[in-house]
Amino acid sequence: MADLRFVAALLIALLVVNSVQGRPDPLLKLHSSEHDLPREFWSSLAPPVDRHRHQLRLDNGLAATPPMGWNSWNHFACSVNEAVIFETADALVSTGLAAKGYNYVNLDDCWAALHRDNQGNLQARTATFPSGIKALADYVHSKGLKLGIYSDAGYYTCASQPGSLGYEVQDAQTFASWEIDYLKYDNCFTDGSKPEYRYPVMRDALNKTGRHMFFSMCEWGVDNPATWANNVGNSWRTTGDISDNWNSMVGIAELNNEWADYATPGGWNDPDMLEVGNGGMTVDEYRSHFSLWALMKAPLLIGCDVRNIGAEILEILANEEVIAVNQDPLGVQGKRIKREGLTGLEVWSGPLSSGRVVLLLWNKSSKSANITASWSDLGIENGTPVTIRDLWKHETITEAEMDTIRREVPSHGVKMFVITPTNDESLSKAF
Ligand SMILES: *[C@@H]1O[C@H](CO)[C@@H](O)[C@H](O)[C@H]1NC(C)=O
Ligand SMILES: *[C@@H]1O[C@H](CO)[C@@H](O)[C@H](O)[C@H]1NC(C)=O
Ligand SMILES: CC(=O)N[C@H]1CO[C@H](CO)[C@@H](O)[C@@H]1O
Repeated sequence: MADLRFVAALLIALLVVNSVQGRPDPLLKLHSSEHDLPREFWSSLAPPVDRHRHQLRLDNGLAATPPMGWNSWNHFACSVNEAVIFETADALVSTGLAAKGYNYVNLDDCWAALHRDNQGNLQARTATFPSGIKALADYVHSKGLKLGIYSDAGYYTCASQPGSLGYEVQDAQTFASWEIDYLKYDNCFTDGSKPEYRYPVMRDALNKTGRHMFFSMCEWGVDNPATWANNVGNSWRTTGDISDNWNSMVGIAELNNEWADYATPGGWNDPDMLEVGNGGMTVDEYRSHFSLWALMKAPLLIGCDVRNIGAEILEILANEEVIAVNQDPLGVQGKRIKREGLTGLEVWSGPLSSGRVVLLLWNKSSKSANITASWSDLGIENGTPVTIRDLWKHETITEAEMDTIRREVPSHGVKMFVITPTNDESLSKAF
């Protein structure tokens, strides 16, 4: 403990020096040995979170609410081509998903040729993207949608197309000239320097183009980006890649939850794209996945083949009431507030605008179970008159003075509610 306290004092001194020098960049520049301390240690040192740190936010006018759209990777990986992009744009519109807010169509890795052209510009892979990226942008824009692209803060992307390290300004200009709206920026094949140094270079290059492009940082959470990325990216991955199975989804939700207090409008924690609809989880599990991502104010980036989407999956992704939780203007990430020992029964919650509260009862266990949340857990005074809206049944289920809610939840399933106190002074200051 004494050692930790010494290191803590040292770091606080560093912070003070940094702020005295008025550095524009609030980064803690650390030696790697200091970085091997447990994550809890870093969280404990973090300054108290001011949810309205507007002066620190990335000032590009984007991401007032988490981004919504689609990304090619989870379903297509490297077998993406331009037909998939054209047809997905069409499908987002024809399924009604675009009208619900899913407006980014994002290319992931494998769109670029393996070599830059003789001026050093990135270029589309001619075999799979013969029309070029600008044609995709024009098409997607004609549908009222936006186009996202992918690059990497290293020498190569993870699938070995050229990376943007050292080419930040040139590549940002290329993206702007193609009228790109969103950049996902990965972390493979780097020069070994910290993401804290490499990502702001691209932030500045994007800014310099004058085109407003959403900046999605994908450094996998390795350097705790929640603590420093608020003025670098519009979102930052908090974890490694998701896979289409229950254990992966649960583990990622838990990791992302650790950083809840750092999300603000303009900069969001990103637990990776949705797997809903890819076939590796049950419908109940996908409903849990989607509900959790919505509650955690995660980017809602569909990862399935929207061209061939089934009715049950569409019903999940198109649930307007759950989407509204994600897009709530208050912009506070909900989090786990209670768990019943190791039974896998959990209560997640967070504040919404207009004094409302979102409540998620999640049964991670292998059997159906009753889960109870009490108003005191939620920051609502006992006996407050409330209305309770079930976001999956689309029913206002009760209007009563009560102090707990108890519901049976299927194995691996959720119940999700919005609770609205109907008397104004009823919300305590618990949040
Ligand atoms: C660039 O940064 C300035 C200062 O933070 C900001 O006012 C401007 O909107 C940014 N422009 C873009 C395109 O992000
Ligand atoms: C949940 O509670 C209800 C009412 O008390 C009871 O009938 C039901 O069997 C319980 N379900 C489980 C899975 O324990
Ligand atoms: C493993 C398991 O069954 N866990 C929980 C889920 O539901 C059952 C039934 O209520 C509880 O006993 C457990 O807490």
